Amino acid sequence: MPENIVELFFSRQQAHADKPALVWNDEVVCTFGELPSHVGRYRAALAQLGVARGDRVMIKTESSPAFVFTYLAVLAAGAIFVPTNAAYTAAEAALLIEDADPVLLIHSEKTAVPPIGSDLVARATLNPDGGGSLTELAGTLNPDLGIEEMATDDLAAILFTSGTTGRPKGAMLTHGNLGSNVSALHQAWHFSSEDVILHSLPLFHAHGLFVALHLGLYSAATLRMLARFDAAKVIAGLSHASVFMGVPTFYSRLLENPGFGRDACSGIRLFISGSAPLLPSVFGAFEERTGHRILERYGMTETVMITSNPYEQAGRIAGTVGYPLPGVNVRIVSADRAELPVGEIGEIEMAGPNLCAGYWRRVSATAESFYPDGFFRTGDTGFKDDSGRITIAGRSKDLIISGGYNVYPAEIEMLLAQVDGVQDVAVFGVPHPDFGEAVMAAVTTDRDKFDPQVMQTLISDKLAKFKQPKAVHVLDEFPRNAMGKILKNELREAYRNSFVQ
Ligand code: MLC
Ligand code: AMP
Repeated sequence: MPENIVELFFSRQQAHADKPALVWNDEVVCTFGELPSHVGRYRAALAQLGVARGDRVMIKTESSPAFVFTYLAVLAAGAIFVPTNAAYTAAEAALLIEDADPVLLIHSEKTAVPPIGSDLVARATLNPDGGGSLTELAGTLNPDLGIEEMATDDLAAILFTSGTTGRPKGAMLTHGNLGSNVSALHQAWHFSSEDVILHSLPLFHAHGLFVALHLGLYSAATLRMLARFDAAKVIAGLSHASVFMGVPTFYSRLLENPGFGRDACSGIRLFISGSAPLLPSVFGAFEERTGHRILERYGMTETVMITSNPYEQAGRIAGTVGYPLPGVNVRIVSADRAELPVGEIGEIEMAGPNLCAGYWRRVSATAESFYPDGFFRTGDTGFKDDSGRITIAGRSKDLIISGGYNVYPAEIEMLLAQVDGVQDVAVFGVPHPDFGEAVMAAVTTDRDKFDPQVMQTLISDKLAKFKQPKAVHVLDEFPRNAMGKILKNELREAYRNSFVQ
Protein backbone atom coordinates (compact mmCIF):
# COMPACT_ATOMS: atom_id res chain seq x y z
CA MET A 1 0.00 0.00 0.00
CA PRO A 2 1.47 3.43 -0.91
CA GLU A 3 2.38 5.45 2.19
CA ASN A 4 1.97 8.92 0.64
CA ILE A 5 -1.75 9.38 1.03
CA VAL A 6 -1.98 11.17 -2.33
CA GLU A 7 -0.59 8.13 -4.09
CA LEU A 8 -2.98 5.97 -2.10
CA PHE A 9 -5.93 8.08 -3.29
CA PHE A 10 -4.80 8.15 -6.92
CA SER A 11 -4.15 4.40 -7.00
CA ARG A 12 -7.68 3.73 -5.74
CA GLN A 13 -9.18 6.17 -8.28
CA GLN A 14 -7.53 4.59 -11.34
CA ALA A 15 -10.41 2.23 -12.11
CA HIS A 16 -12.86 5.20 -12.03
CA ALA A 17 -11.15 7.58 -14.45
CA ASP A 18 -14.39 8.74 -16.14
CA LYS A 19 -16.30 9.41 -12.95
CA PRO A 20 -16.75 13.04 -11.79
CA ALA A 21 -14.37 13.67 -8.90
CA LEU A 22 -15.39 17.22 -7.93
CA VAL A 23 -18.65 19.02 -8.62
CA TRP A 24 -18.79 22.72 -7.74
CA ASN A 25 -21.85 24.94 -8.26
CA ASP A 26 -23.52 21.98 -9.99
CA GLU A 27 -20.73 21.79 -12.59
CA VAL A 28 -18.21 18.99 -12.96
CA VAL A 29 -14.75 20.45 -12.28
CA CYS A 30 -12.82 17.29 -13.17
CA THR A 31 -13.05 13.51 -13.38
CA PHE A 32 -10.85 11.19 -11.34
CA GLY A 33 -8.80 10.67 -14.51
CA GLU A 34 -8.19 14.43 -14.77
CA LEU A 35 -7.54 15.09 -11.08
CA PRO A 36 -3.79 14.19 -11.08
CA SER A 37 -2.97 16.72 -13.80
CA HIS A 38 -4.75 19.53 -11.88
CA VAL A 39 -2.82 18.57 -8.76
CA GLY A 40 0.39 18.31 -10.83
CA ARG A 41 0.10 21.95 -11.95
CA TYR A 42 -0.23 23.19 -8.37
CA ARG A 43 2.61 20.85 -7.38
CA ALA A 44 4.79 22.50 -10.04
CA ALA A 45 3.75 25.95 -8.82
CA LEU A 46 4.68 25.06 -5.24
CA ALA A 47 8.11 23.85 -6.42
CA GLN A 48 8.64 27.19 -8.21
CA LEU A 49 7.71 29.00 -5.02
CA GLY A 50 10.44 27.08 -3.22
CA VAL A 51 8.35 24.51 -1.33
CA ALA A 52 10.33 21.35 -0.60
CA ARG A 53 9.82 18.15 1.35
CA GLY A 54 9.26 18.79 5.08
CA ASP A 55 8.40 22.48 4.60
CA ARG A 56 5.22 23.86 6.12
CA VAL A 57 2.68 25.48 3.81
CA MET A 58 0.00 27.47 5.61
CA ILE A 59 -3.35 28.13 3.96
CA LYS A 60 -5.93 30.71 5.06
CA THR A 61 -8.75 30.73 2.56
CA GLU A 62 -12.25 29.40 2.00
CA SER A 63 -13.29 26.17 0.26
CA SER A 64 -12.91 25.80 -3.51
CA PRO A 65 -11.76 23.08 -5.91
CA ALA A 66 -8.40 24.90 -6.06
CA PHE A 67 -8.12 24.44 -2.27
CA VAL A 68 -8.40 20.68 -2.84
CA PHE A 69 -5.76 20.71 -5.63
CA THR A 70 -3.42 22.74 -3.43
CA TYR A 71 -3.90 20.41 -0.48
CA LEU A 72 -3.06 17.35 -2.54
CA ALA A 73 -0.13 19.15 -4.18
CA VAL A 74 1.39 20.03 -0.79
CA LEU A 75 1.15 16.41 0.36
CA ALA A 76 2.45 15.09 -2.99
CA ALA A 77 5.51 17.31 -2.50
CA GLY A 78 6.14 15.72 0.90
CA ALA A 79 5.48 19.12 2.48
CA ILE A 80 3.24 19.71 5.51
CA PHE A 81 -0.19 21.27 5.09
CA VAL A 82 -1.18 23.78 7.79
CA PRO A 83 -4.80 24.89 7.33
CA THR A 84 -6.22 27.75 9.41
CA ASN A 85 -9.69 29.17 9.77
CA ALA A 86 -10.25 31.88 7.14
CA ALA A 87 -12.22 33.84 9.77
CA TYR A 88 -9.22 34.34 12.06
CA THR A 89 -8.06 37.90 12.60
CA ALA A 90 -4.56 39.01 11.58
CA ALA A 91 -3.50 38.78 15.24
CA GLU A 92 -4.67 35.16 15.50
CA ALA A 93 -2.96 34.31 12.20
CA ALA A 94 0.32 35.94 13.31
CA LEU A 95 0.56 33.60 16.31
CA LEU A 96 0.05 30.54 14.12
CA ILE A 97 2.58 31.74 11.54
CA GLU A 98 5.14 32.27 14.27
CA ASP A 99 4.50 28.80 15.59
CA ALA A 100 4.23 26.80 12.35
CA ASP A 101 7.15 28.62 10.74
CA PRO A 102 5.87 28.05 7.16
CA VAL A 103 7.87 28.74 3.98
CA LEU A 104 4.71 29.84 2.19
CA LEU A 105 1.41 31.41 3.23
CA ILE A 106 -1.44 30.91 0.75
CA HIS A 107 -4.33 33.24 1.51
CA SER A 108 -7.36 34.79 -0.09
CA GLU A 109 -7.23 38.49 -0.87
CA LYS A 110 -10.12 39.16 1.52
CA THR A 111 -8.96 37.24 4.57
CA ALA A 112 -7.08 39.03 7.36
CA VAL A 113 -3.31 38.41 7.34
CA PRO A 114 -0.49 40.14 9.17
CA PRO A 115 1.06 43.01 7.19
CA ILE A 116 3.82 42.12 4.73
CA GLY A 117 7.20 42.64 6.30
CA SER A 118 6.05 41.41 9.70
CA ASP A 119 7.43 37.95 8.91
CA LEU A 120 9.72 36.27 6.38
CA VAL A 121 7.07 34.06 4.83
CA ALA A 122 6.60 34.01 1.05
CA ARG A 123 2.98 34.61 0.05
CA ALA A 124 0.63 33.57 -2.74
CA THR A 125 -3.06 34.27 -3.11
CA LEU A 126 -5.90 31.82 -3.61
CA ASN A 127 -9.41 33.27 -3.61
CA PRO A 128 -12.72 31.52 -2.93
CA ASP A 129 -13.46 31.63 -6.69
CA GLY A 130 -10.24 29.66 -7.28
CA GLY A 131 -8.40 32.66 -8.77
CA GLY A 132 -5.28 34.37 -7.41
CA SER A 133 -1.54 34.27 -7.97
CA LEU A 134 -1.16 30.57 -7.13
CA THR A 135 -3.71 29.49 -9.75
CA GLU A 136 -2.25 31.93 -12.28
CA LEU A 137 1.20 30.44 -11.81
CA ALA A 138 -0.14 26.86 -11.89
CA GLY A 139 -1.89 27.67 -15.20
CA THR A 140 1.43 28.52 -16.87
CA LEU A 141 3.14 25.28 -15.85
CA ASN A 142 3.10 21.68 -17.06
CA PRO A 143 1.78 19.19 -14.55
CA ASP A 144 4.61 17.65 -12.53
CA LEU A 145 3.12 15.23 -10.07
CA GLY A 146 6.42 13.90 -8.66
CA ILE A 147 4.82 12.25 -5.63
CA GLU A 148 7.43 11.99 -2.87
CA GLU A 149 7.81 8.64 -1.20
CA MET A 150 6.80 8.99 2.43
CA ALA A 151 6.95 6.69 5.45
CA THR A 152 3.91 6.02 7.64
CA ASP A 153 5.20 8.32 10.36
CA ASP A 154 6.16 11.24 8.09
CA LEU A 155 4.11 14.37 8.71
CA ALA A 156 1.29 15.28 6.33
CA ALA A 157 -0.45 18.10 8.20
CA ILE A 158 -0.38 20.27 11.30
CA LEU A 159 -3.79 21.43 12.57
CA PHE A 160 -3.95 23.94 15.39
CA THR A 161 -6.24 23.09 18.28
CA SER A 162 -6.67 23.04 22.06
CA GLY A 163 -5.38 26.31 23.35
CA THR A 164 -5.98 25.31 26.97
CA THR A 165 -3.17 27.64 27.98
CA GLY A 166 -4.47 30.41 25.77
CA ARG A 167 -2.20 29.52 22.87
CA PRO A 168 -3.11 26.97 20.19
CA LYS A 169 -1.01 23.82 19.74
CA GLY A 170 -0.35 22.16 16.40
CA ALA A 171 -1.41 18.51 16.20
CA MET A 172 1.08 16.70 13.94
CA LEU A 173 -0.77 14.25 11.73
CA THR A 174 1.17 11.67 9.73
CA HIS A 175 0.41 10.02 6.41
CA GLY A 176 -0.14 6.83 8.43
CA ASN A 177 -2.69 8.51 10.75
CA LEU A 178 -4.72 9.77 7.81
CA GLY A 179 -4.50 6.59 5.72
CA SER A 180 -5.49 4.28 8.57
CA ASN A 181 -8.42 6.45 9.61
CA VAL A 182 -9.97 6.89 6.19
CA SER A 183 -9.65 3.17 5.59
CA ALA A 184 -11.42 2.42 8.91
CA LEU A 185 -14.23 4.88 8.09
CA HIS A 186 -14.60 3.52 4.56
CA GLN A 187 -15.17 0.08 6.04
CA ALA A 188 -17.36 1.16 8.97
CA TRP A 189 -19.67 3.36 6.89
CA HIS A 190 -19.84 1.08 3.79
CA PHE A 191 -18.45 3.62 1.33
CA SER A 192 -18.03 2.74 -2.36
CA SER A 193 -17.39 4.45 -5.68
CA GLU A 194 -21.18 4.51 -6.12
CA ASP A 195 -21.43 7.22 -3.45
CA VAL A 196 -21.88 10.93 -3.97
CA ILE A 197 -20.93 13.03 -0.92
CA LEU A 198 -22.60 16.40 -0.39
CA HIS A 199 -19.78 18.39 1.22
CA SER A 200 -20.56 21.74 2.90
CA LEU A 201 -18.07 21.71 5.79
CA PRO A 202 -15.11 24.07 5.91
CA LEU A 203 -11.99 22.40 4.47
CA PHE A 204 -9.67 23.89 7.10
CA HIS A 205 -10.75 21.52 9.91
CA ALA A 206 -10.43 17.80 10.47
CA HIS A 207 -14.12 17.10 9.81
CA GLY A 208 -14.26 18.67 6.34
CA LEU A 209 -10.72 17.69 5.34
CA PHE A 210 -9.97 14.27 6.81
CA VAL A 211 -13.48 12.83 7.00
CA ALA A 212 -15.64 14.26 4.19
CA LEU A 213 -12.96 15.03 1.59
CA HIS A 214 -10.80 11.98 2.32
CA LEU A 215 -13.74 9.59 2.11
CA GLY A 216 -14.54 10.88 -1.37
CA LEU A 217 -10.93 10.67 -2.55
CA TYR A 218 -10.32 7.24 -0.99
CA SER A 219 -13.60 5.71 -2.19
CA ALA A 220 -13.51 7.37 -5.63
CA ALA A 221 -16.91 8.78 -4.66
CA THR A 222 -17.97 12.06 -6.29
CA LEU A 223 -17.66 15.11 -4.03
CA ARG A 224 -20.42 17.66 -4.61
CA MET A 225 -18.95 20.64 -2.84
CA LEU A 226 -20.59 23.80 -1.56
CA ALA A 227 -18.63 26.91 -0.61
CA ARG A 228 -20.23 26.79 2.83
CA PHE A 229 -23.25 25.37 4.61
CA ASP A 230 -26.46 26.94 3.35
CA ALA A 231 -29.65 25.08 4.29
CA ALA A 232 -31.49 25.82 1.02
CA LYS A 233 -28.51 24.75 -1.11
CA VAL A 234 -28.00 21.61 0.97
CA ILE A 235 -31.65 20.64 0.64
CA ALA A 236 -31.43 21.10 -3.14
CA GLY A 237 -28.12 19.19 -3.27
CA LEU A 238 -29.35 16.20 -1.28
CA SER A 239 -31.33 14.95 -4.27
CA HIS A 240 -28.03 14.43 -6.15
CA ALA A 241 -26.17 12.80 -3.25
CA SER A 242 -26.05 9.57 -1.26
CA VAL A 243 -24.19 10.74 1.88
CA PHE A 244 -24.27 13.95 3.90
CA MET A 245 -22.23 14.84 6.95
CA GLY A 246 -22.03 17.83 9.22
CA VAL A 247 -21.94 19.31 12.70
CA PRO A 248 -25.17 19.25 14.77
CA THR A 249 -25.96 22.88 13.82
CA PHE A 250 -26.34 21.75 10.18
CA TYR A 251 -29.06 19.30 11.23
CA SER A 252 -30.98 21.72 13.43
CA ARG A 253 -30.84 24.30 10.61
CA LEU A 254 -32.18 21.75 8.09
CA LEU A 255 -35.07 21.03 10.45
CA GLU A 256 -35.96 24.73 10.58
CA ASN A 257 -37.16 24.40 6.95
CA PRO A 258 -40.81 23.31 7.02
CA GLY A 259 -40.55 21.74 3.53
CA PHE A 260 -37.59 19.54 4.48
CA GLY A 261 -38.57 15.89 4.83
CA ARG A 262 -38.60 12.46 3.23
CA ASP A 263 -38.74 13.70 -0.36
CA ALA A 264 -35.52 15.71 -0.05
CA CYS A 265 -33.73 12.68 1.41
CA SER A 266 -34.96 9.95 -0.93
CA GLY A 267 -31.50 9.31 -2.47
CA ILE A 268 -29.56 9.49 0.79
CA ARG A 269 -28.29 6.28 2.39
CA LEU A 270 -26.40 7.90 5.29
CA PHE A 271 -26.47 11.07 7.41
CA ILE A 272 -23.48 11.49 9.75
CA SER A 273 -22.97 13.98 12.60
CA GLY A 274 -19.98 14.87 14.75
CA SER A 275 -17.62 17.52 16.19
CA ALA A 276 -20.10 18.38 18.97
CA PRO A 277 -22.89 16.57 20.86
CA LEU A 278 -26.00 15.85 18.78
CA LEU A 279 -28.99 16.51 21.03
CA PRO A 280 -31.33 13.50 21.31
CA SER A 281 -34.18 15.92 20.49
CA VAL A 282 -32.57 16.75 17.12
CA PHE A 283 -31.88 13.05 16.47
CA GLY A 284 -35.54 12.28 17.22
CA ALA A 285 -37.00 15.15 15.20
CA PHE A 286 -34.79 14.24 12.23
CA GLU A 287 -35.93 10.63 12.33
CA GLU A 288 -39.55 11.67 12.51
CA ARG A 289 -39.25 14.06 9.57
CA THR A 290 -36.99 12.00 7.27
CA GLY A 291 -37.08 8.39 8.47
CA HIS A 292 -33.27 8.54 8.94
CA ARG A 293 -31.48 7.91 12.20
CA ILE A 294 -28.40 10.17 12.07
CA LEU A 295 -25.18 8.22 12.63
CA GLU A 296 -23.21 10.02 15.34
CA ARG A 297 -19.45 9.58 15.62
CA TYR A 298 -16.78 11.03 17.88
CA GLY A 299 -13.38 12.40 16.97
CA MET A 300 -10.73 15.00 17.62
CA THR A 301 -8.18 16.88 15.60
CA GLU A 302 -5.38 14.97 17.38
CA THR A 303 -6.91 11.56 16.70
CA VAL A 304 -9.11 12.02 13.66
CA MET A 305 -12.10 9.68 14.20
CA ILE A 306 -12.22 7.52 17.34
CA THR A 307 -15.66 5.91 17.65
CA SER A 308 -18.81 5.52 15.59
CA ASN A 309 -22.34 4.32 16.03
CA PRO A 310 -23.01 1.14 14.03
CA TYR A 311 -23.91 1.31 10.37
CA GLU A 312 -27.18 -0.58 10.92
CA GLN A 313 -29.91 2.01 11.57
CA ALA A 314 -31.37 0.17 14.55
CA GLY A 315 -27.97 0.20 16.27
CA ARG A 316 -27.67 3.99 16.20
CA ILE A 317 -28.61 5.29 19.63
CA ALA A 318 -29.19 8.97 20.38
CA GLY A 319 -26.80 10.51 22.86
CA THR A 320 -24.13 7.84 22.36
CA VAL A 321 -21.06 7.83 20.13
CA GLY A 322 -20.92 4.06 19.54
CA TYR A 323 -17.89 1.81 19.45
CA PRO A 324 -14.17 2.27 18.74
CA LEU A 325 -13.33 2.13 15.03
CA PRO A 326 -11.38 -0.93 13.82
CA GLY A 327 -7.83 -0.79 15.20
CA VAL A 328 -8.67 1.88 17.81
CA ASN A 329 -8.53 1.23 21.54
CA VAL A 330 -10.64 3.29 23.97
CA ARG A 331 -10.58 3.07 27.76
CA ILE A 332 -12.31 4.93 30.56
CA VAL A 333 -10.01 5.74 33.44
CA SER A 334 -10.00 7.25 36.92
CA ALA A 335 -7.83 10.21 37.93
CA ASP A 336 -4.96 7.77 38.64
CA ARG A 337 -5.46 6.14 35.20
CA ALA A 338 -6.97 2.87 36.51
CA GLU A 339 -9.51 1.41 34.07
CA LEU A 340 -13.05 1.90 35.41
CA PRO A 341 -15.86 -0.67 35.40
CA VAL A 342 -18.89 -0.52 33.08
CA GLY A 343 -21.17 2.45 33.76
CA GLU A 344 -18.68 4.55 35.71
CA ILE A 345 -17.78 7.97 34.35
CA GLY A 346 -14.10 8.76 33.87
CA GLU A 347 -11.72 10.35 31.42
CA ILE A 348 -11.68 8.92 27.90
CA GLU A 349 -8.25 7.74 26.72
CA MET A 350 -7.54 6.33 23.28
CA ALA A 351 -4.69 4.66 21.40
CA GLY A 352 -4.38 3.56 17.79
CA PRO A 353 -2.80 4.17 14.41
CA ASN A 354 -4.91 7.36 14.12
CA LEU A 355 -3.26 9.08 17.11
CA CYS A 356 -1.13 11.98 15.94
CA ALA A 357 2.60 12.25 16.58
CA GLY A 358 2.26 14.95 19.27
CA TYR A 359 2.16 18.74 19.35
CA TRP A 360 4.46 20.65 17.00
CA ARG A 361 7.47 22.02 18.88
CA ARG A 362 5.72 21.54 22.26
CA VAL A 363 7.63 18.87 24.13
CA SER A 364 6.04 19.45 27.53
CA ALA A 365 2.46 19.84 26.22
CA THR A 366 3.00 16.59 24.30
CA ALA A 367 4.27 14.82 27.42
CA GLU A 368 1.20 15.97 29.38
CA SER A 369 -1.31 14.32 27.02
CA PHE A 370 0.56 11.53 25.21
CA TYR A 371 1.49 8.75 27.65
CA PRO A 372 4.50 6.45 27.11
CA ASP A 373 2.11 3.45 26.98
CA GLY A 374 0.62 4.80 23.73
CA PHE A 375 -2.61 6.22 25.19
CA PHE A 376 -3.74 9.82 24.78
CA ARG A 377 -5.92 11.79 27.18
CA THR A 378 -8.78 13.24 25.21
CA GLY A 379 -9.99 15.67 27.90
CA ASP A 380 -13.48 14.25 27.36
CA THR A 381 -15.30 12.26 30.04
CA GLY A 382 -17.64 9.36 29.45
CA PHE A 383 -18.61 5.78 30.23
CA LYS A 384 -19.03 2.41 28.55
CA ASP A 385 -22.03 0.11 28.73
CA ASP A 386 -21.64 -3.66 28.99
CA SER A 387 -21.46 -3.99 25.21
CA GLY A 388 -18.59 -1.46 25.08
CA ARG A 389 -20.73 1.33 23.65
CA ILE A 390 -19.45 4.75 24.67
CA THR A 391 -21.41 7.76 25.86
CA ILE A 392 -19.71 11.12 26.31
CA ALA A 393 -20.67 12.68 29.64
CA GLY A 394 -18.81 15.98 29.50
CA ARG A 395 -15.35 17.48 29.26
CA SER A 396 -12.56 17.75 31.79
CA LYS A 397 -10.95 20.40 29.55
CA ASP A 398 -12.26 23.95 29.61
CA LEU A 399 -13.66 24.11 26.09
CA ILE A 400 -16.75 25.60 24.43
CA ILE A 401 -17.96 24.08 21.16
CA SER A 402 -20.01 26.61 19.22
CA GLY A 403 -21.48 25.50 15.90
CA GLY A 404 -18.74 22.85 15.74
CA TYR A 405 -15.93 25.38 16.26
CA ASN A 406 -13.80 25.06 19.37
CA VAL A 407 -13.40 28.10 21.55
CA TYR A 408 -10.91 28.01 24.42
CA PRO A 409 -11.99 30.25 27.33
CA ALA A 410 -8.36 30.78 28.42
CA GLU A 411 -7.53 32.52 25.16
CA ILE A 412 -10.40 35.01 25.53
CA GLU A 413 -9.86 35.46 29.25
CA MET A 414 -6.23 36.44 28.63
CA LEU A 415 -7.33 39.00 26.07
CA LEU A 416 -10.10 40.58 28.18
CA ALA A 417 -7.79 40.75 31.19
CA GLN A 418 -5.63 43.22 29.22
CA VAL A 419 -8.42 45.82 29.13
CA ASP A 420 -7.80 48.70 31.47
CA GLY A 421 -10.04 48.50 34.53
CA VAL A 422 -10.81 44.76 34.21
CA GLN A 423 -10.13 43.08 37.54
CA ASP A 424 -11.16 39.52 36.85
CA VAL A 425 -12.72 37.65 33.97
CA ALA A 426 -14.40 34.33 33.25
CA VAL A 427 -15.47 32.96 29.87
CA PHE A 428 -17.92 30.06 29.73
CA GLY A 429 -20.45 28.35 27.47
CA VAL A 430 -24.24 28.48 27.75
CA PRO A 431 -26.83 26.48 25.76
CA HIS A 432 -27.73 27.99 22.39
CA PRO A 433 -30.50 26.72 20.08
CA ASP A 434 -28.48 27.13 16.86
CA PHE A 435 -24.81 26.78 17.86
CA GLY A 436 -25.30 24.23 20.67
CA GLU A 437 -23.24 26.39 22.97
CA ALA A 438 -22.64 30.14 22.90
CA VAL A 439 -19.64 32.01 24.27
CA MET A 440 -20.43 34.20 27.26
CA ALA A 441 -18.09 36.40 29.32
CA ALA A 442 -18.32 37.99 32.75
CA VAL A 443 -15.96 40.58 34.25
CA THR A 444 -15.48 42.47 37.46
CA THR A 445 -14.13 45.96 36.97
CA ASP A 446 -12.79 49.09 38.50
CA ARG A 447 -15.64 51.27 37.29
CA ASP A 448 -13.54 54.44 37.21
CA LYS A 449 -11.15 52.97 34.68
CA PHE A 450 -13.28 50.51 32.70
CA ASP A 451 -14.65 51.54 29.30
CA PRO A 452 -16.85 48.87 27.66
CA GLN A 453 -16.16 50.41 24.24
CA VAL A 454 -12.43 49.78 24.62
CA MET A 455 -13.19 46.15 25.42
CA GLN A 456 -15.51 45.80 22.43
CA THR A 457 -12.91 47.23 20.06
CA LEU A 458 -10.28 44.82 21.35
CA ILE A 459 -12.67 41.89 20.90
CA SER A 460 -13.49 42.90 17.31
CA ASP A 461 -9.83 43.50 16.39
CA LYS A 462 -8.34 40.40 17.91
CA LEU A 463 -10.94 37.62 17.86
CA ALA A 464 -12.59 35.79 14.98
CA LYS A 465 -16.38 36.33 14.97
CA PHE A 466 -17.22 32.84 16.20
CA LYS A 467 -15.02 33.34 19.32
CA GLN A 468 -16.48 36.71 20.26
CA PRO A 469 -18.66 36.55 23.40
CA LYS A 470 -22.34 36.89 22.50
CA ALA A 471 -22.58 38.97 25.71
CA VAL A 472 -20.22 40.38 28.36
CA HIS A 473 -21.75 40.77 31.84
CA VAL A 474 -20.24 43.23 34.30
CA LEU A 475 -20.58 41.73 37.81
CA ASP A 476 -19.99 43.15 41.27
CA GLU A 477 -18.27 39.93 42.29
CA PHE A 478 -17.72 36.38 41.09
CA PRO A 479 -18.97 33.24 42.81
CA ARG A 480 -15.81 31.58 44.17
CA ASN A 481 -14.86 28.41 46.02
CA ALA A 482 -12.89 28.30 49.28
CA MET A 483 -9.64 28.52 47.31
CA GLY A 484 -10.85 31.71 45.62
CA LYS A 485 -11.31 29.99 42.22
CA ILE A 486 -14.16 31.33 40.08
CA LEU A 487 -17.04 28.83 39.95
CA LYS A 488 -17.81 28.68 36.25
CA ASN A 489 -20.57 26.11 36.83
CA GLU A 490 -22.48 28.67 38.86
CA LEU A 491 -22.04 31.27 36.13
CA ARG A 492 -23.24 28.74 33.54
CA GLU A 493 -26.31 28.08 35.70
CA ALA A 494 -27.00 31.78 36.23
CA TYR A 495 -26.98 32.51 32.50
CA ARG A 496 -28.19 29.16 31.12
CA ASN A 497 -31.48 30.60 29.87
CA SER A 498 -29.94 33.52 28.00
CA PHE A 499 -30.75 31.94 24.62
CA VAL A 500 -33.03 28.99 25.43
CA GLN A 501 -36.19 28.65 27.54
C1 MLC B 1 -20.63 31.87 12.61
N1 MLC B 1 -20.85 32.63 13.70
C2 MLC B 1 -20.72 31.88 14.78
C3 MLC B 1 -20.39 30.60 14.29
N2 MLC B 1 -20.34 30.62 12.95
N3 MLC B 1 -20.86 32.15 16.08
C4 MLC B 1 -20.66 31.17 16.94
N4 MLC B 1 -20.33 29.91 16.55
C5 MLC B 1 -20.19 29.60 15.24
N5 MLC B 1 -19.83 28.38 14.86
C6 MLC B 1 -21.21 34.04 13.80
C7 MLC B 1 -21.12 34.76 12.50
O1 MLC B 1 -19.87 35.35 12.38
C8 MLC B 1 -22.25 35.78 12.61
O2 MLC B 1 -21.87 36.87 13.39
C9 MLC B 1 -23.29 35.05 13.38
O3 MLC B 1 -22.56 34.08 14.15
C10 MLC B 1 -24.30 34.32 12.53
O4 MLC B 1 -23.64 33.79 11.42
P1 MLC B 1 -24.29 32.77 10.41
O5 MLC B 1 -24.37 33.41 9.08
O6 MLC B 1 -25.48 32.17 11.00
O7 MLC B 1 -23.13 31.69 10.41
P2 MLC B 1 -22.70 30.81 9.25
O8 MLC B 1 -21.72 31.53 8.41
O9 MLC B 1 -23.91 30.21 8.63
O10 MLC B 1 -21.84 29.69 10.01
C11 MLC B 1 -22.45 28.80 10.91
C12 MLC B 1 -21.96 27.38 10.58
C13 MLC B 1 -20.40 27.42 10.69
C14 MLC B 1 -22.53 26.44 11.58
C15 MLC B 1 -22.36 26.99 9.17
O11 MLC B 1 -20.04 27.87 11.98
C16 MLC B 1 -19.75 26.10 10.35
O12 MLC B 1 -19.55 25.76 9.18
N6 MLC B 1 -19.38 25.30 11.38
C17 MLC B 1 -18.70 24.02 11.16
C18 MLC B 1 -17.47 23.95 12.00
C19 MLC B 1 -16.65 22.68 11.71
O13 MLC B 1 -16.41 22.29 10.59
N7 MLC B 1 -16.18 22.03 12.78
C20 MLC B 1 -15.39 20.83 12.67
C21 MLC B 1 -14.13 20.94 13.56
S1 MLC B 1 -13.21 19.40 13.48
P3 MLC B 1 -22.49 38.32 13.16
O14 MLC B 1 -22.01 39.09 14.34
O15 MLC B 1 -21.93 38.78 11.86
O16 MLC B 1 -23.99 38.17 13.12
C22 MLC B 1 -13.59 18.57 14.93
C23 MLC B 1 -13.20 17.16 15.03
C24 MLC B 1 -14.40 16.31 14.81
O17 MLC B 1 -14.26 19.09 15.76
O18 MLC B 1 -14.76 15.47 15.64
O19 MLC B 1 -15.00 16.50 13.75
P1 AMP C 1 -11.43 19.48 17.95
O1 AMP C 1 -10.36 19.90 18.90
O2 AMP C 1 -11.98 20.56 17.12
O3 AMP C 1 -10.95 18.35 17.18
O4 AMP C 1 -12.64 18.99 18.82
C1 AMP C 1 -12.63 17.75 19.45
C2 AMP C 1 -13.65 17.71 20.53
O5 AMP C 1 -14.95 17.80 19.96
C3 AMP C 1 -13.66 16.41 21.27
O6 AMP C 1 -12.62 16.32 22.23
C4 AMP C 1 -15.04 16.41 21.87
O7 AMP C 1 -15.07 17.20 23.04
C5 AMP C 1 -15.86 17.09 20.79
N1 AMP C 1 -16.63 16.13 19.98
C6 AMP C 1 -16.35 15.63 18.77
N2 AMP C 1 -17.34 14.79 18.36
C7 AMP C 1 -18.26 14.76 19.37
C8 AMP C 1 -19.50 14.10 19.57
N3 AMP C 1 -20.03 13.29 18.65
N4 AMP C 1 -20.15 14.31 20.73
C9 AMP C 1 -19.64 15.13 21.67
N5 AMP C 1 -18.50 15.79 21.55
C10 AMP C 1 -17.80 15.62 20.40
